[in-house]
Amino acid sequence: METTFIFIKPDAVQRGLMGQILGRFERKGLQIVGTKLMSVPTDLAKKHYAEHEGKPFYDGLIKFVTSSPVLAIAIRGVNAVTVCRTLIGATNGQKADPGTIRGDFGMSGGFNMIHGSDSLESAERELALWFPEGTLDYSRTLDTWCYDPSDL
Ligand code: DAT
Ligand code: MG
Repeated sequence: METTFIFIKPDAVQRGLMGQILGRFERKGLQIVGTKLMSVPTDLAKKHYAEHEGKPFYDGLIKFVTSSPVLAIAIRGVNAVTVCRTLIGATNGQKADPGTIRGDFGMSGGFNMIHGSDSLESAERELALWFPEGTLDYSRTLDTWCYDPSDL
């Protein structure tokens, strides 16, 4: 099992898409193990996006994610990092495949509704930043029907 880090960005929160987006992860069979509706302090945004510092879109990105609340989410499942990135789709909504969150709901490269960790290492780093208190460990009976024993 992997745990990955997702956050629903200010544009999607403001557009009333939190429930629909969260529902896509749930219906896939992934387990929600943490949620937090929060304003993002600038220092947290900068730590989170440290790899992009100096890029042309960096200042706008920090301004955007700190402009209005986000929904931080921790998600657990087999190959959760890759599965969530697949559900999210390509960075720019105009290019993202239909069926993905960005492909179905968005038209923008910057206001692209959602973040998902891009590797297990990123997930561990980001979860430590956003959920320093840890995530919830609980079992769900439905997991016995979401995975066949060979998946585990
Ligand atoms: P992703 O969020 O798909 O992992 P990324 O890590 O390359 O994409 O970039 C982080 C965020 O920065 C992305 O979600 C939106 C913003 N961004 C990236 N490239 C951009 C660009 N060319 N113009 C505007 N914003 C951009
Ligand atoms: Mg990224």
